[in-house]
Amino acid sequence: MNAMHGPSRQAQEQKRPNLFSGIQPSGEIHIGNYCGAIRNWTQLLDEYECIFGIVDYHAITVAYDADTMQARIREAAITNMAAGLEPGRCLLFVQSQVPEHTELAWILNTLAPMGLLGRMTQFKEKSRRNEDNINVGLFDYPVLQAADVLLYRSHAVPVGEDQIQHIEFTRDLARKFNLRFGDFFPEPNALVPKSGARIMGLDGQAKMSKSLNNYIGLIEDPDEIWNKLRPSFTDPARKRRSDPGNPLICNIYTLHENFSPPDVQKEVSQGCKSASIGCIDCKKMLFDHMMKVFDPIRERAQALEKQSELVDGFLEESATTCKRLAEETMAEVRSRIGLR
Ligand code: AQP
Repeated sequence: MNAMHGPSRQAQEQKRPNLFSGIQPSGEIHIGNYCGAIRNWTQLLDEYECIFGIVDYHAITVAYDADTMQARIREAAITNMAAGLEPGRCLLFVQSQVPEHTELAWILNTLAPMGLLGRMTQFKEKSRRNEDNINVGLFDYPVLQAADVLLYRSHAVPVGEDQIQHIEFTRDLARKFNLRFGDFFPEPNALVPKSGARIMGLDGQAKMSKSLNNYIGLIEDPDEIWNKLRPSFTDPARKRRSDPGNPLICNIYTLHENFSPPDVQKEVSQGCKSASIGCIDCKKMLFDHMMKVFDPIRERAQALEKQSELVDGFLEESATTCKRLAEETMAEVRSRIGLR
């Protein structure tokens, strides 16, 4: 398109709205993170200016091992790059490299109602799981998350279902700031995938989580994956192979919906309802289709392990760009709130 007929390609690209999302280096990245977030991220790279954070400040709000933190950050970077967050198409940085995140969080704290924070589902769940360490950081987690998003004046935040409440809270804070100090922050929208927004753990008891022993790692060894998948929870009505089941309440069927083609989904749904296939048959089919997705990701991750310059360079360049954007936002925020 030439300048006479509309904006140049470069100008159009500059106009793409910003998008932010983050992942905690709190353990092995799992297929719940992939279905709820990472896969969606890779599909949005052309539509938005995408900024992804490895949010280490968030990961220290629960008990963690300081000695292995850097290794987990690196693994998170490699896994995300292997899944499709390529240099040149997005930014991928480590949150603590841009301390403006915590500065904005402090300012937003002054607008955040304590009552609302105390009612956040994630805070209540994590408090239950960390009874001996219910710290202020855990309580304040959604404010830091709001700062992550607003620092880049993001319009969109692709997340899994568990994070919708936090994005609503981010919108509230943006609105409050704008009302008090003049329009500045966009009210960001949560982009939640139609399928895979809440993957349950293999025990069927809770959301699949890095910190619970209920997950399949995205770049885990295939034998390990099968060892976990084989005994995993299915429709409890299927006590024997001859018992018909209900795919709609079976976690394995949800995974088929995320990894298997439509004809296979139909085949397992009918086979389950009529008891013409057993749960192990169904899991074997799922395993084969999951491997079609995971094999190339795992292979790319193995290659990236040996390319530390590429990984470090991407993280460093991304952090430099994010720092520049963050400084611009903070200069404006400080001025609006009456600070220098
Ligand atoms: N089970 C899930 N199904 C779908 N989406 C999920 N996400 C997490 N679990 C599921 C999405 O993954 C993104 C990154 O999550 P996170 O690392 O910020 O933290 P989390 O939601 O607290 O994830 P975990 O795995 O449960 O970590 P821990 O155990 O450390 O708390 C988010 O977009 C999230 O919605």
